[in-house]
Amino acid sequence: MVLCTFLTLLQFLFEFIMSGKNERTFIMIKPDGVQRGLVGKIVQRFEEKGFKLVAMKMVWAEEDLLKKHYADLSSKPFFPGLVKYMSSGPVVPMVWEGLNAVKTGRFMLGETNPKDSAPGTIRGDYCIEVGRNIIHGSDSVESATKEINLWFPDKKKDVVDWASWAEKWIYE
Ligand code: DAT
Ligand code: MG
Repeated sequence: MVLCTFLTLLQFLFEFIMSGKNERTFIMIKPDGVQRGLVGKIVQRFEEKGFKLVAMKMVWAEEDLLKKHYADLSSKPFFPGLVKYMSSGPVVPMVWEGLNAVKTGRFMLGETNPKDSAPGTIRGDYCIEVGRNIIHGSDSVESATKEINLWFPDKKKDVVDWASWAEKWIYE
């Protein structure tokens, strides 16, 4: 009971610290986005919005890692195809930081199915089918934390804390 309260308090404190301008989201350009030469355009959108890049790499992911990443979808009929597609070429995982980074990131991506994504969103502008929707973005602060830990396990080395000179022109 005491431990439970303590853990809840810890989680609350953690979420408080990670909210605000320090909120982080996990964004990943999928193999089709890489193959189609869209890495630069996607990075540019997040940079121009005002978010701060704090981690990025290129990796040809093992199926094990992808199965962990998409664990909540493991019972879906499209799961095997999803893992195969995600392991069919290199991906570019990134961490972007800023106020409401998770929610705004999802808006910038568009809907899961590109056919429902508005023009101006990444999926609305650059893809057609749900099984080739070029980009992943965390759907909550909690899943962002999990995904960042999964793809960038050495927090001290993999994720960079740095001060941006632009910050005072982006936030009031
Ligand atoms: P999102 O990527 O928007 O968070 P999700 O987490 O529900 O969507 O699903 C993860 C990925 O799985 C999604 O980007 C594409 C694929 N997917 C989802 N629904 C699908 C479907 N009905 N058929 C094929 N692939 C699907
Ligand atoms: Mg999702």
